[in-house]
Amino acid sequence: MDVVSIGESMILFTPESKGLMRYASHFSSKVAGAETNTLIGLSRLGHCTGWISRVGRDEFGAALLAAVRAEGVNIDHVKQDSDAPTGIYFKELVNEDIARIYYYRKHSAASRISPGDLQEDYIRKAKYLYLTGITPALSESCEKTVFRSIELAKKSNVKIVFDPNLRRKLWEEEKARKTLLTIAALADIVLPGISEGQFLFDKAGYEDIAEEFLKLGASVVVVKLGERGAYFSTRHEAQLVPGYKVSRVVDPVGAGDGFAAGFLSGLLDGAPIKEAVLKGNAVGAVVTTVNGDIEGLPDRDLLASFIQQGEDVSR
Ligand code: KDG
Repeated sequence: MDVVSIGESMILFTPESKGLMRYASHFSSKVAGAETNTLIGLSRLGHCTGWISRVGRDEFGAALLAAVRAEGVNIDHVKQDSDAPTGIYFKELVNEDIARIYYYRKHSAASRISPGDLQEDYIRKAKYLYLTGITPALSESCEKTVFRSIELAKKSNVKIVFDPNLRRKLWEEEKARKTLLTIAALADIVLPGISEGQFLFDKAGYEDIAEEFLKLGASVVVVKLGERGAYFSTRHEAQLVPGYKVSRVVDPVGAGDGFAAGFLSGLLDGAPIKEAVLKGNAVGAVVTTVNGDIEGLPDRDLLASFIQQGEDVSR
């Protein structure tokens, strides 16, 4: 196993036309969830991935299991919970610039993930444990599970990669800041967005933010800067790696998860950090050109064409 992750996936409903959702009459349904977005991205790039979670024993749960399995992600450690439903969420694309998210996930099956769902052996065999700040926000038992998984990973020298993925709708600010900083301090690699770094440290610049994460204990920090690219910093080197331009952003949600997939894929291939960051930037950019959180994740061929030729790879 290259990467294992723990987190909630949901069925995502999106109105088929732009505008306020109150006027929508037709919705498409898709699969989403930060952790599986990244695992699916990695799987499309040829890596072995595993997902630890719970879904409801219901139709949406069945749809999630089928979709994630079909993408090549191992789901042996996903439980079907008869006592709680699969979470869902809605994505309203108000116009070209505004995307809004509405969750219906309180008391969902995944919010009942607990430390007993973890098997040491499954984590021990992975090269990376990938965590996001969404899972500890879901419930106390989810938070405990995240910390237990960190203990297990550390015991076996499995590297911990952490994307703070701040979701303000899920928790109260002070609790979020405290928990995300505690996890960041235990992680080997941290992948914050610039606004998450600003939230956590009350500093504006990406260099200062990266420095703060290094001080906490991470050995690699990559601050994502949207279309400007990403800034990475280690104890030995630091650099701003420019992003890829796309002519039209169709849906920005999921770009950070795509970045994580591309970046980790680079590391798994043995690339130097700068190249891994470039790969992350490229995957993140491709993701924004397609509607849906996973639909735009490229395979190796598509990614290579995007990098060589730019966005228009169909000619
Ligand atoms: O990063 C995209 C995710 O935010 C989306 O897929 C849904 O997991 C999700 C969440 O909790 O917001």
